[in-house]
Amino acid sequence: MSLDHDKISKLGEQHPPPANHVYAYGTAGFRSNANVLDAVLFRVGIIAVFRSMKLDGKAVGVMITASHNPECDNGVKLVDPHGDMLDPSWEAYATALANTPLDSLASYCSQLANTLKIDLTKKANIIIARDTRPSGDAMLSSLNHGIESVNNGSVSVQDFGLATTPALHYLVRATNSKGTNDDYGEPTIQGYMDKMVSAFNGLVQGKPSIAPLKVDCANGIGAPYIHDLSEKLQKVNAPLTLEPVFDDTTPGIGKLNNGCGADHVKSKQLLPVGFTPGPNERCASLDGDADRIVYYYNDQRGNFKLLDGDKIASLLSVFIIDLVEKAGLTDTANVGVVQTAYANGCSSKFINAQQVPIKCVPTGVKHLHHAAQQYSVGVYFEANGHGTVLFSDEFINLVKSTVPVMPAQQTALQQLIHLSQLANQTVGDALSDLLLVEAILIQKQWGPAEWDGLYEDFPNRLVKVTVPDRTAFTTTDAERKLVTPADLQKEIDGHVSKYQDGRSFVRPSGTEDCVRVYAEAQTRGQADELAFKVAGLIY
Ligand code: NG1
Ligand code: ZN
Repeated sequence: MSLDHDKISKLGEQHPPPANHVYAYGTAGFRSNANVLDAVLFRVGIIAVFRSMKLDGKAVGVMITASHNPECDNGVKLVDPHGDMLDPSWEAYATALANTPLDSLASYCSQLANTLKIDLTKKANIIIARDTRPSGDAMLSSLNHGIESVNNGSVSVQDFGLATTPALHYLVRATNSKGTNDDYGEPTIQGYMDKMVSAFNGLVQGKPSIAPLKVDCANGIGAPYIHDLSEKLQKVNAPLTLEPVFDDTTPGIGKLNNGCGADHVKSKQLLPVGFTPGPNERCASLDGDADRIVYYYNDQRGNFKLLDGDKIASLLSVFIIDLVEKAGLTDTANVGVVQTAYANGCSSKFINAQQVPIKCVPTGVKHLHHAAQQYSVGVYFEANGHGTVLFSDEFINLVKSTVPVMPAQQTALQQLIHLSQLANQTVGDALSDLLLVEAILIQKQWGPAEWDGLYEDFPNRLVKVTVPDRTAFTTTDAERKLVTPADLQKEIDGHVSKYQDGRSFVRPSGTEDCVRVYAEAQTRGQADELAFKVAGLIY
């Protein structure tokens, strides 16, 4: 069977690429201003069909989102059958297809199918979802055209409409695992919510409730999900109430990620605009597609305090280490934490002091996810709030086969099973992370200040510097040291050596056209000064 070149060309012509635009499938798929993405969506439709055919018709996911970016942006990324990111070897094919001129599109599709040895008679299953961006509808229709252009009559598409990114990852894995030994749950949004609520309930049943959690959903898709989750928690009398910060269940134009959301709170180290919580009131912000979460509160004196991905990882690892010990599995299981260079130095010191090993990997969820899979229980978090906890199959089997000798051990074993069902095993998930954190706070009967008291962050500063060519910046040592431009690292080291507990590094962004400078030091003034001195070295 061969491809219908006429059909590809005819449909492709309706989605011409803009002149002189070069696309790259990066850590977050394709992402840019929505008005240059039409052709990309069409071509991603083709790649998605090829990927599914190559994998014998297993469902692959397509998520249309630009996450925390401004509302005018959009993006698209592919999800592999197990619910993880697209296999890196296919990123290059996606990039090449996106950059193919219109007149050679059809022939390039055939060439690609040949190179990849795709049997074009196979079935393909595509699962689609999108965030609330106004450009989402047009993106979806270009994507569907792309899918249609290579449809051999055996391509099926399931469109879940507006959904969070982690829900799409869940749906892909649940669809492919249905009826197997590895069944991940009911492949519906309700199935995803019910699974989380039931695991959460297992962890907190019978515990006294804690104060309500205020949730800012960045005026995005997280809002209806939080609303739903809140109702489900009420129905089962869970000791937790969720209260929206904004009336944001209906998306309004221009509101998404605007002065609110996880990225605003983390990078500006500020509250969402227009929101003033009372002293010690626990708050959380999600990003636009609900795969990131950060917590925060105003202390008694009104000082803003951030509880970011590092604080979440620390809370989780303390709790998990304790459970593993109570379950009597300390000698047979290894618990580890995976961070990036952006992790606050104090969090790494704290986690190490709990005898938990830390691995530092380059930025990008796929690196963290992969490294966390090497542990029995791997906690991974980016400082910006993207992360989850992975449980190995061996560990789960060990927990299930351990015969408890004391009630406390039995409880710990059960709780480990609930935790593994609550933590999203495919990707960082704001909703699942929220419930993980809340379950621990409920168990410990902690407010935000007690959690914050685990350790105090070093003040830090993140600065963006625009450069003519960010590819001139290459790094080593999990991005903590520059290799090129030559000698720049020496100059950075020179500045860093003048600050007590100073740390600074420079790396090219994988998602924006800039390089990022990170600095931390003992005081806010010193962290700012170091960041700006290092930024001043960049040309
Ligand atoms: P880049 O642009 O490569 O720094 C940003 C975030 C990452 C990750 C990706 C994917 C920072 C400093 N960087 O990457 O952590 O979330 O976006 O969205 O927050
Ligand atoms: Zn996101």
